[in-house]
Amino acid sequence: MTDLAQSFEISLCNDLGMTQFFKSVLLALAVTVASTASHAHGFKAGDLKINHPYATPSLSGSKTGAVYIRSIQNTGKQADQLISARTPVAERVELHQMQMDNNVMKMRAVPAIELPAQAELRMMHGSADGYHLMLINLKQPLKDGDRFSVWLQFKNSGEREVTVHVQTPKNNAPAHDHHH
Ligand SMILES: [Cu+2]
Repeated sequence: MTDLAQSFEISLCNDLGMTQFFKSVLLALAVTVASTASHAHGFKAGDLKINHPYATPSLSGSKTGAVYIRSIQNTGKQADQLISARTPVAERVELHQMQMDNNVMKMRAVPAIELPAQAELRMMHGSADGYHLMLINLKQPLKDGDRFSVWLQFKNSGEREVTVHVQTPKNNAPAHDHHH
């Protein structure tokens, strides 16, 4: 097995034409992967895959906004936590969890969002006990089609800049309002 692998490697190295061919194949693959990634709108931080961060347009006159993430997948063997976030479009960002309280949907700030090992956390809008990032004191309204940066701070995987797409939800989930 090893001999075969070695001789294969050597013949590749010696054959310049073949090497060029493989290089162009690899380049084509890299371009395909890069363009697929930009369509999927995902980001990586260590073992974390951050899939499609998005925000709903802010309500007129409202100084708060909400950022959601389709999913954060922890492919690693170690648990991680999302511990804070910041963005240039708001004074500060809080981690919020939705909760039913006497039939009223409320949200509360939480110190961290758990990301268990080998698990996927969904942070979609409209889920009854879901998480979101609350943007406090927006410096500008969030309009459909806007994009802005958010820096996510993870306990183990460090800080990662992601691009948030502002979009009107496709389903008719109730508008995100702030009840504190
Ligand atoms: Cu909130």
